[in-house]
Amino acid sequence: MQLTRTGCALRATSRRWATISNRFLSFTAARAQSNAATDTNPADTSPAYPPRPPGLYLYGGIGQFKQPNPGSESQRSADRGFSSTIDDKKYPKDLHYNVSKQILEHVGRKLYLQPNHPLYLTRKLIESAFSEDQGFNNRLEPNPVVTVKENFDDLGFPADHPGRSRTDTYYVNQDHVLRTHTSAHELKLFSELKEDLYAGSHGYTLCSDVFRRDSIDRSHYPVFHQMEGARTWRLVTANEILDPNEREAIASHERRLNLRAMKDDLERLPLWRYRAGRDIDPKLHDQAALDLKAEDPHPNFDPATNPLQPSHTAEEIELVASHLKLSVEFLLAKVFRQAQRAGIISRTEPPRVRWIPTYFPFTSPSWELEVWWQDEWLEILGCGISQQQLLVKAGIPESVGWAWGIGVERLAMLLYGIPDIRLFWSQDRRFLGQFREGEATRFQEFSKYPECYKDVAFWVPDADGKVENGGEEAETLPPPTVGIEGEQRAVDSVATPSPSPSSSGAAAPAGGHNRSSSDSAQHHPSFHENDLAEIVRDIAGPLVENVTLVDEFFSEKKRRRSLCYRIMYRSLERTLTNEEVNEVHEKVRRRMEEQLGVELR
Ligand code: FA5
Ligand code: MG
Repeated sequence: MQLTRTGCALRATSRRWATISNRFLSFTAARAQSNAATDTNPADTSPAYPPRPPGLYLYGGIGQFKQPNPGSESQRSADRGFSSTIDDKKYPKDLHYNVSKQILEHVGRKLYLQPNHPLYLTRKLIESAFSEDQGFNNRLEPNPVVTVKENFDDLGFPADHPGRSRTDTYYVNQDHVLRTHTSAHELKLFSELKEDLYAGSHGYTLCSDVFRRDSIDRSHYPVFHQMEGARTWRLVTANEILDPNEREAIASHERRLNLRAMKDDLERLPLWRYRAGRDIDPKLHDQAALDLKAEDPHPNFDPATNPLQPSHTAEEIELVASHLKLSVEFLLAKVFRQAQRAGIISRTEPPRVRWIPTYFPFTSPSWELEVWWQDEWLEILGCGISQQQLLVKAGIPESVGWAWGIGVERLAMLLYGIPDIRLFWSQDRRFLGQFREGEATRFQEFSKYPECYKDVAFWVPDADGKVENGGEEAETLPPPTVGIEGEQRAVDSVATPSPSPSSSGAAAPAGGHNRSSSDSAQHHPSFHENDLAEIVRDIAGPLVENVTLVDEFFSEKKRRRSLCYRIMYRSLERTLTNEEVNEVHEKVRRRMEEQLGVELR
């Protein structure tokens, strides 16, 4: 969802933090207790993750844990002891269950396995840049249900992390979620690398579907695909180093990265070679020669906001970070070259990308990459230097590594010029018939059916659920002076760059702190924008294109806030009649009253 009244949202967010996190903490504390009762793995004694950098966390979204409505279907099912079947596996249902039928319909589609589907082709392209020949195991993980431990705990998400809340994450039951990111499998894949390291693999890629309760617009969908990539290097002891100068330099440390070997690896990267004027594999020359404008004005790390880990040296991380960034930029160059050939982007204007410092619980330092696309910044991926504790847990303490997580749809949108993320789910031949392996294709819009806008205005209920009568004279809040992203950046960290609007990815369920749609969502103690999105999606399905906050005011007299959202309905496949949209919209309104307790205006 886009926000037009963002300043207010942020002020409200910071005020409410204490109240909500207390509520949320009681939920996570209860779960921690029950986990303690069942989770008796004595091996799990790895050290706690380092604390988050101060000041970065406020905008990770609000952990608004709502007890399920006692009258809801999930409650009734839970009472009757029903279980849910997801990907042919049964999971007992409990009060935490919040997966709608509409979401379940997406499970099992496995678009990344469907030959000539743009997501399949994009996965293949990514795998070709991080191939088995280069030491990356190319993996898939079809079952989307993971444990809370895998999705959050193992990765060092604090107990009160907002991404754990039921407003952001689909819970199958108290202990299982639909994975919110492919990083849920990091620990397992790093553990498997322990064996593979001896067989010559030092990294992996993984492609899977992931699920998030999220906003509605052309680059966000509640079910999307991510690819995770990781690369490790073995640390060595001083006496393993041949170069006497280097040996001396690291003698004071127990184990260190073999800097010489690391530099050699860096100097093998095609983009490094091209930029240094060295020889390069002729097959890769065209791609490396792409004039990519990568803006990277921030230092790779910053003690206050994007710190090095205690076990790493600056020299090591400069090298690992360069390896990561050049590897990713090379992938982007591959995408842009194909997009140029298909006539999607200009051959003369260099594509713009930018690196931005960010925060994830499982990497430090961390960055995001954004691409300038259709007149705004589009977030493509998050990445960073893996937390050493994670590698220790995985049984490869003698390694250092980087990892990234890419939004596959976002990359496919660049690659084929696909304007709306809903299209990836289309079964229409006019869509699917357009893409073929080995061909640079520009998506041909086969239809542009008219949109239909409907507004819904309502009074947000009190925290205790009461709704006073609205309709009184109200004071309209002044419009914000900067966009949501800019305001967050301005407040949340010195390392963040200048304010500018961006179409970001949701970050809270994956641990990111800034510019997530969840951040931008309206959070009130008793209203969360993601809950509205879920209702609209559940009822309108693929007929909804966008939901935007268009008005907000606070009545001093009533001490009550009113919000107005504009819902844009548009089918990708036919013209909608006003009557059918009215019917759908009326259902949305009724459901909002029933489930969100709002008073419609
Ligand atoms: C993550 O999910 C981290 N797990 C990435 C990571 C991996 C970081 C390994 C460090 C190490 P993030 O929440 O930013 O990060 O999501 C990654 C990408 O997924 C985003 O950059 C965006 O391209 C895409 N994405 C996020 N939300 C959506 C959505 N609702 N619809 C489509 N794409 C999305
Ligand atoms: Mg992000």
